[in-house]
Amino acid sequence: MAEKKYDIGLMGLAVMGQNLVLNMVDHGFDVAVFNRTTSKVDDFLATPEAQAKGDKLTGAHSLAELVSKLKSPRKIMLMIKSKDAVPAPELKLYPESAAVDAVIAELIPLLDKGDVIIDGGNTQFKDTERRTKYLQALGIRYIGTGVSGGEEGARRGPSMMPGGDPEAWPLVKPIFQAISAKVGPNKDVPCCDWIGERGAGHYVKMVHNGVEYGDMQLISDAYWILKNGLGLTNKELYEVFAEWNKTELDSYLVEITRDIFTVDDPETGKPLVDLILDAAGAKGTGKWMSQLALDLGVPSTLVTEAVYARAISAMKQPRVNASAILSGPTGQYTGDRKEFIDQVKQALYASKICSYAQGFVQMQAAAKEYDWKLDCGRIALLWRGGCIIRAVFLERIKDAYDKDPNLENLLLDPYFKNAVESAQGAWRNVVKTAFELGIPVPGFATALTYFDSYRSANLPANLIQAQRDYFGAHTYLRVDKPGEGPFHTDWINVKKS
Ligand code: NBP
Repeated sequence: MAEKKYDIGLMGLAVMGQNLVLNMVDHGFDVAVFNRTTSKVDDFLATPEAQAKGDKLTGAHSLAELVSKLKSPRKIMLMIKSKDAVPAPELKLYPESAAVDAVIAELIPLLDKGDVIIDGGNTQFKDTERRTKYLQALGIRYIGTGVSGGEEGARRGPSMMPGGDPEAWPLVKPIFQAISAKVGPNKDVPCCDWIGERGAGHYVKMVHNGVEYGDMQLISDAYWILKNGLGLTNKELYEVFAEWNKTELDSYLVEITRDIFTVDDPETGKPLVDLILDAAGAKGTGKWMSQLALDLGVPSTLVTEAVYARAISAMKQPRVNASAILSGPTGQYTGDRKEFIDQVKQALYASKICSYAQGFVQMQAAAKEYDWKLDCGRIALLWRGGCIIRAVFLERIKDAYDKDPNLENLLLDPYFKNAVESAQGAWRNVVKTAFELGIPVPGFATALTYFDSYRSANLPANLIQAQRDYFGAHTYLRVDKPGEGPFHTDWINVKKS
């Protein structure tokens, strides 16, 4: 009897890989698995969940064995560490992620033309750009896909953002769309679709993560002003977030925030959130988005502020020291509490709109720079389910881009324009109150500054241009002479008034 061949091979049996494999088998695919530490292959296959899958799952103890077990054209998905702390300098082609490079190098001689390698890790998009081109030249098809939703998403349905070699997409589409989260009235619209060429999928996944940073910071701003400005207890915070989750803020992150306020530490019986050290960690995708926004010259201030907010939070001891030296306002809000809680909600919503607006502006700018065709409405839909930023409000973003695929900024869409304009009085009062009380709200404040800058026909950059020309002869353009210039003035010797 001919040896059984499997639909897809997956390497990397850590938390994401194991759950994706089980998800694939649940959807009818036969999967072969492999892991660098091969004992983990046997450990995984011995788990009750894997055992229950029968012959739909098999293990391999080398990459060659994995490859030999696959149907042609072979599809091999890597769910391995995407970024090494110390990149291997000898791997000049792929400087960011030595582990993926090493596995690709080992796979190349084992594969035939037309086979597909898929990287499902959080890889820097420039690596995916290079790898797609490099492997295309060898006749091997490459996909770099974002996979969002953590462990639970991988098991029950992640949001997936594949990009790479378009010829590879039809080969993996049935598997990816089957295992992804589903949305829509009939829960049949997959949260997975082709994003674009080369590194487009990983770029969009990075922006997803950056937007997630923004969402988390904005929710934390709301928490902090409600706790310190109004003195809300954890029980009251639970109630506030529970109410908000029934509104336009309905989202996974608001939902889990609500639930966090109900959890007591089993050891001490105290609310767990109050026992957690206020020093935030990060794995770097927010920083990437921020760095790349700077490269493109687009103002993605929410993610940047969120990265800085984590950085200053991590300076715990310096903050404790400074708190004993530097004084500022203290005290609580004395106005109507119920009204203020509603204003905080509006500040959160308006800021969140600015954050998403920035994310989409950055993706559009990147698409121009790197020559991808991105469909913003479709991206909003992919984020609608399965991922950490899933939210009802993404449906509105999809509608906005369906109406106008070239929408310059979400804030210009009539729905979001009305939403922000009607929230702005409350939003300004919350930021003003936070400033008066000395409570940091970096997300709310930077979002409001972005909104005010974007809606300003005139900004003080005329003065900056004058300064630049004064000290460095950097030249300037004139409002009264459009199409002419650039101009330079001898600022020292010119006649002064
Ligand atoms: P990890 O990111 O912790 O990676 C562990 C896996 O990488 C193990 O299978 C390990 O093999 C393998 N590996 C390492 Br480490 N170095 C290797 C090398 N040089 N060659 C081959 N294999 C190597 O696993 P994870 O948290 O499941 O994440 C997998 C990927 O998915 C990552 O890129 C991650 O960024 C991404 N991701 C994770 C999440 C999440 O919530 N965790 C969400 C979305 C995306 P070993 O067993 O032999 O050490």
